[in-house]
Amino acid sequence: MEAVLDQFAIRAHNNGGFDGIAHQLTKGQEISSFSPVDARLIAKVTTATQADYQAIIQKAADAFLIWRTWPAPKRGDIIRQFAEALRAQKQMLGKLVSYEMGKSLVEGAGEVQEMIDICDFAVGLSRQLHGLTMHSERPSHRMYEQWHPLGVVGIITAFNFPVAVWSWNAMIALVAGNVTVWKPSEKTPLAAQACLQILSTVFKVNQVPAGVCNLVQGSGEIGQMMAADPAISLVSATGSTRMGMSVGQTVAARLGKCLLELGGNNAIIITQNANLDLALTGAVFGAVGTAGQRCTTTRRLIIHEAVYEQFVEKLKKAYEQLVIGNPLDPKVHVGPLIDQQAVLQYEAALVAIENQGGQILSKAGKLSGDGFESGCYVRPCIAAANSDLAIMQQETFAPILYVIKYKTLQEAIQIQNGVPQGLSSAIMTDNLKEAEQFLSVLGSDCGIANVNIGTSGAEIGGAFGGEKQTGGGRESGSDAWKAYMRRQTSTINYGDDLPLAQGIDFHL
Ligand code: UN1
Repeated sequence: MEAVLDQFAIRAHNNGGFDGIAHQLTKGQEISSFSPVDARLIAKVTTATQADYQAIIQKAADAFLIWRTWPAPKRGDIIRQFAEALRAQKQMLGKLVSYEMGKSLVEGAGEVQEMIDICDFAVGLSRQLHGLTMHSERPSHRMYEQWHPLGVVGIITAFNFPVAVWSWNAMIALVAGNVTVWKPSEKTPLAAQACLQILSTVFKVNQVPAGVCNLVQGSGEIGQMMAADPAISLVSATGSTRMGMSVGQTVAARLGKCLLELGGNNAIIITQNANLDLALTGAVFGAVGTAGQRCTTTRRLIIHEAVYEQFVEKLKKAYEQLVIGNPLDPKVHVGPLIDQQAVLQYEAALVAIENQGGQILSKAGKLSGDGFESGCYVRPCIAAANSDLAIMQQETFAPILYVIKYKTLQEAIQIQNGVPQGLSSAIMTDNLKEAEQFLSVLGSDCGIANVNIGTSGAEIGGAFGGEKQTGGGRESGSDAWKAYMRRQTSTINYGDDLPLAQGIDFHL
């Protein structure tokens, strides 16, 4: 760990900005990054003041004028080199993510793998930013569409995926010809600095101008500056629904573009036709992975009455076997929550469950004693609930898994859809009809609907995001790139007359 910190932390000190090539001194307040693993102070960075922010945006706007002229495959080749640099530093960066954020080592490395994967995707995409051609209704006319970059793309990310979510946005935005400004969570500033440090080695070799890929550290105030700033063509924000409502409304007030990927309240339906062993692995990883702090975390299990008792017994046994502790220890399944504030929210949810008539079925609560001195470790918890338990409508960012009994698939789907969020969902069944009903228009209302897979751990190749209070945006794969570009429709007349569309006859 010391080598990792030596590589990244010292250089991050007092630098709240990065223009893609070099650190930028900023003059705002100091943010201290404490590891939730052992409460150690691992880095200090200064935030950007309004003046610092404006200087960074100006540099980005200037860089866009150059970057947009570089052919997309050339931009892609630079992203290919970044993927190579990430491959070389995967363990190092993964370890830093684990230490600063608290997720297990395998998940930290998995997050860096997700960065590498999106880079590879973006490289291919750099030769496939296709538009369509259409047949014109007029003779000697051709009609086609092309895609141009938007300009400066603002990226706001959360602590739980401190590096991958930035890369989903930034890599696609960059190959599309945009420049980017990233405001990471103030809870994970060092992981963000590390990403830019790795990127800058590649940018320098390729003589990419300063300002193409920027970092600006700060709190929600910086996020609000970005939302309000007409110089930012697209604000892509990943985080809580509360944050997204505020960012979304500010961007909408200036008719700017927004891409929101917000909270989830994800459920797995386990039918009487499910393979229960497979369902168990999917449910447990989905519920306790990243200590319940993924937007795709499984928060609800909706279980058919015929298998309910049997499955809940298996679940309780599995929870008893979970190893909670230092995430840098490869034997550990569940690391700490991000901070003590998150622990308070977890504890408040436990109280609410009991007050509202739910029943806690496993050991639950904050852990103390040897190895848990940071005060951020909690036991993953299972709670039995009726579908009307009020606390279950909220996304508590902690490992709390509600189990609910159902009788008919229709009822299960109603419970699954009966929350304000609409990110990820899954059904466990070997019955084709059940699976197809779940995927049909009468089924899940979420952006992600899986069969015999849990709710978390989506691959980068698909478009990622969800409906309702999840915000409606799509990041990452498929054709999500279109959100980072503007579509231009062009009609060209190569004839000698000027026939008008819709057959309009107009003579001077
Ligand atoms: C998030 O929690 O914001 O599907 C992203 C998953 C990960 C990404 C989660 N690939 O769980």
